[in-house]
Amino acid sequence: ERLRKLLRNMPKAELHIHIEGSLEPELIFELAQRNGVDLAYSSVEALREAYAFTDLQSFLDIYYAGASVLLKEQDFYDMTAAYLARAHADNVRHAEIFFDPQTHTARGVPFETAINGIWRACQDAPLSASLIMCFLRHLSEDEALATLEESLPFRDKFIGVGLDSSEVGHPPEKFARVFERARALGLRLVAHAGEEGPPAYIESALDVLKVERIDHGVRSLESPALVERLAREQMALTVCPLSNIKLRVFDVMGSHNLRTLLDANLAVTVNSDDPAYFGGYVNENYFAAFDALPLDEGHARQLARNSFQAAFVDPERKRAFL
Ligand code: ES4
Ligand code: ZN
Repeated sequence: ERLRKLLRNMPKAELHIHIEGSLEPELIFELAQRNGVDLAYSSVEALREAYAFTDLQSFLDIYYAGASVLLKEQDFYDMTAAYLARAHADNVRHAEIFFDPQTHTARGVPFETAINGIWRACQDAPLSASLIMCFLRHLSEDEALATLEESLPFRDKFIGVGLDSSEVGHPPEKFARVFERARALGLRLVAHAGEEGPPAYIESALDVLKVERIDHGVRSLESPALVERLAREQMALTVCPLSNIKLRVFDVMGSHNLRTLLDANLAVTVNSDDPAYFGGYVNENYFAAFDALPLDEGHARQLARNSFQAAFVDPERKRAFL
């Protein structure tokens, strides 16, 4: 119908997508074969059946297992090119893509293998795409600092840094020094906060890390003072509706707080997070939210506008998108 067509066709930016989370089971099997990697699953179907998560950690365990098939630069290229083609089909005009170098360097895959493959696919893409390097928060800050140093020869291939993986027990302030160093290097700053963690983690991401966007941030609603601040500062939240349902942040889409966040005048965006694992690319996230919640054409246009407004592109190019 009309609204669905608008959601599908409207130009949009995607600001919260983990490239390793775009690896579809079919490509995991193809790469496993190509690289002679032994998978713990006998078929594409068996792997897909293992995608029954109860929380963030149960997802991360299988997400890191899936990434184990990525060995060569071409593997990273193929994964990224597949995502970009899919995003293009959803009328994504600009994507800011997370990658997790530590997931690869810890397995002996060189930093440069991962970033060169991902970056080259972005160069060849039918849309604008930039990279954001994420630190794994379950690892130490010293390991994050070492990763940042290792990234410096490739400084021109990514625009910012982020913080992902297991949130609870690993508050933003654990990474104060590495974010300070990244800021001094002129990198843009984001962090996952308030997905499973409390509003206090959103506050310390802002106050200690000085991030410019909050990834997820849906638990902000538990703190009226924080909501007031996020609205005043027009701090963007990169919300991922299907992710939140699959990881049981909300029990069903009808209980998602997306509409409430919009009503509070927050700079909300809609994103896919890990589309191969959570049941859809960005348009599926819009469809699922709009099917279950009282959202109309005005909300659709607002969300698309927010996505470009919150993007890390210079004001001139932003005007062309808006
Ligand atoms: C992630 Cl949904 C989510 N949360 C935190 N870290 C992640 N890495 C990939 N997906
Ligand atoms: Zn995420």
